[in-house]
Amino acid sequence: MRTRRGAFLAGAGAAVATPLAAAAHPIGGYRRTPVPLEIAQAVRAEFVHAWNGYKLIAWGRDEVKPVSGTTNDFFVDGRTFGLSIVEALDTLYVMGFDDELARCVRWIGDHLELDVDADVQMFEWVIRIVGGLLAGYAATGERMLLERARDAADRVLPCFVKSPTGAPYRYANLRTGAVREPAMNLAEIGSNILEFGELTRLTGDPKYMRASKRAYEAVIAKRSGLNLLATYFDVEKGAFSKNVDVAPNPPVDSFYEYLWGAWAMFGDAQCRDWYRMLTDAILKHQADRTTVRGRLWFRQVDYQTGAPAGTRQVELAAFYAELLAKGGDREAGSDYYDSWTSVSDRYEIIPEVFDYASGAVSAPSNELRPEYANAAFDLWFLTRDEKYRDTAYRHFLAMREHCRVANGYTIVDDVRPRPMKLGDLFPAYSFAENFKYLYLMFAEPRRFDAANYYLSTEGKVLRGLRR
Ligand code: DMJ
Repeated sequence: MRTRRGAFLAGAGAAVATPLAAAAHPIGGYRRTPVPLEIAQAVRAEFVHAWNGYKLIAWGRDEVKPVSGTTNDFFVDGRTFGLSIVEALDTLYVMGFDDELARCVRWIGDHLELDVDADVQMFEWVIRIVGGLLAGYAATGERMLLERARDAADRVLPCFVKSPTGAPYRYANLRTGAVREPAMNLAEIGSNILEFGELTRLTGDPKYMRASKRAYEAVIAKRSGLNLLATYFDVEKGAFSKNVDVAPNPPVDSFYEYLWGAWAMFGDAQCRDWYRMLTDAILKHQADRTTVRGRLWFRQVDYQTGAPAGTRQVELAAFYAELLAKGGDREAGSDYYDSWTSVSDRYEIIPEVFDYASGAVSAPSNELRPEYANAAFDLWFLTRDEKYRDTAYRHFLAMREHCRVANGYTIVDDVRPRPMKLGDLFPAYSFAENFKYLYLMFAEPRRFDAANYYLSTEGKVLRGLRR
């Protein structure tokens, strides 16, 4: 019997089995570089492979563990919010899987329960659930998705409203609005202005954008005389709790990304000016071009004195190459991207944490991270330099060679041995990010406006979808 799922699988299988798939693979007769549309089709086929694994094993659950054939609850043990479904909406749209998209929208309408007596981490909730629903709304025009996005945002708004400083608490109870955990970091404080700003734009209610701006103000007011910020912030005391500044590494990364985003999406000049001031300070005090000759890295410093405090790099910082370029520092962006390419060339899959001075890898795993592809994606559309598509293609081939398993793709526990030591999870963000970046770079589909787009830190297309 051919079920709906069967039909979709058959389509995917056909795509995988074409001569293209063999031609595109370096092992097994690769002779020529495929043209962009061939690569786009291969990426699309791999997305389908991962999506089918999720549907087969975990449909309706947050995440699939493709190796063990089990599932993962992302926010709350024993509770699902269908996270992978919410995260995949706009990817399904740009790739043209309209029946699948309709099925996901139906699932959200019928099964997504937000009135739950449980605490969720506000940052993850906003970039994944609120952002996913907003991107789904942009893709479909389905009013229910916007209403759900608003409801989801309202349930974590107490994190901001109940804070004496305006910088948000870390957790909120979805049903009661009780908040907890004043010890925060910059990424979690700032990475909401795109989703909240979009809600304000769509609903006309200023409270969302206002909450995000107050949060930024509370932190930026505490910058040092060097215009540097530290990393950890107590939202009740309104003060940094340690002196170390790890920018652009986590847990700071998207704090800066969203300042530029608020300018690019909403024309907020204050955010643009903050971005410029803080980025100038990062480039002045943290950029390190001498420890590894010919490479740009960013060192950790004491935010008050600028004294060096470490040379640790986290894979999540790779996105910063595109942010630098978008913000006007194109040479630094290109150089930083090249630094990450050197790591990618060495390991094929970039390890999570290493020290750029010693070369020592301190965390050899990779959580199917999208940041390098994210950088390639934005840099490609900004510069049209083929360097970015060439390296992104190599990244895709490495991912396919090392992370592909029978029921999709999985994280890697250790990228150093061959074969790599695999883990057992397909993170939901990979439905929103990895394949989408690669597909859009090579397909440039009519549904995506490459001249006027903006994506959130979770890869949600908040602007640039054509219906
Ligand atoms: C994603 O959830 C988002 O990109 C977030 O900002 C940090 N990185 C993860 C994926 O690595």
